[in-house]
Amino acid sequence: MAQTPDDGGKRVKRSLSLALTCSVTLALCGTPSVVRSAGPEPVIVNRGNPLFRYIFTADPAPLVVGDTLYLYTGHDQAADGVMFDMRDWLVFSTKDMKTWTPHAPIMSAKDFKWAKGDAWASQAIEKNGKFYFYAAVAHDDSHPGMAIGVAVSDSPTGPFTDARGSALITNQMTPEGTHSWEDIDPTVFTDDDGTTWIAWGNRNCYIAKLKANMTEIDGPIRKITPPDFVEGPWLHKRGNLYYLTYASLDPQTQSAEHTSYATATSLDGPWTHRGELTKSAKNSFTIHPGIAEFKGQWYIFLHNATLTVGNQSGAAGRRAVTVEYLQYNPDGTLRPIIQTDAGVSVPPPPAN
Ligand code: FUB
Repeated sequence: MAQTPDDGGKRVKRSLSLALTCSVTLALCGTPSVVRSAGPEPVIVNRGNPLFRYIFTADPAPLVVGDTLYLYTGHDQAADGVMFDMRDWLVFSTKDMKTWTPHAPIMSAKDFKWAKGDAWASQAIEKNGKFYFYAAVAHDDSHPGMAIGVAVSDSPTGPFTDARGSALITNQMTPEGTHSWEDIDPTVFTDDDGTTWIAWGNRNCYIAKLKANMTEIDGPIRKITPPDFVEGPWLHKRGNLYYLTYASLDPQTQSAEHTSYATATSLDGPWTHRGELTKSAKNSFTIHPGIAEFKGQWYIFLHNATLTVGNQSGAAGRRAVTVEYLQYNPDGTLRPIIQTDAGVSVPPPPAN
């Protein structure tokens, strides 16, 4: 959809508000992780994890477009005692994984007119020269529960506008689950034949095809819930192998989410459970994987809750995104990931 003059105005306001937020938080931070470049945009220098230290971010979702990696994130703003307060989504870009540019917020949950709020996890994908942004939000009372919307933009940095005027997936479309936040955390992946798939879920993991217009489900919704699945599925492919990475929990032995994964030789399955990829994130019940190959190196983005901004320390609803190298064994299995302070500010460990 084309950008309207009204969108342009909103975007300027968003830019101003981001610039103001950056200046205020810079003043509050002891060690600034944002420095002014020669251009109009501030530049964030990667000094290890967490990546961005002036603002709370969560649910990272990378997208590579040409020579740039865009990282979409949620924006945590929870006060003490509040689980989540997430109103809009952010995007940052890098060409080298060493410096990052923050852009204006791409969209608010309430830009989906049918949504009440709750800008939960998202993922963007490019198709036919446009950028589609799939995101979980709270639906209004016409379709109670969390739902998934799709927005579109001509640019990876937005602004994005609702592509349907209604939810793509509502809680009522997956009647098996009895809780209201079953339909969250979309992941989108375009296969070699051009078909784009969407997977999502909490407690149950679902998968479906998208029509070529990217705004409608094509065919049945299938359940593919892997062992210990909680939420945050992420689909990717390397060679001939498909990977489904997700936040997992064994309630008998764990008190916070770990990351696990499964592999398959077809998105139709069957999926083979490959076990754990990470332990839990520091100080955070949730963990949320986002995976991309960028300039010949694989990365896994996660979050933890170790960041303090001003007088606000990390918490369940004040998280911060991190990144680690993702490495493969010769048989295609993934090497276990340890969340480190250095992240990718140091060279990767030697490959197997
Ligand atoms: O950020 C809100 C929710 O927490 C996400 O949708 C889940 O994946 C978890 O990270």
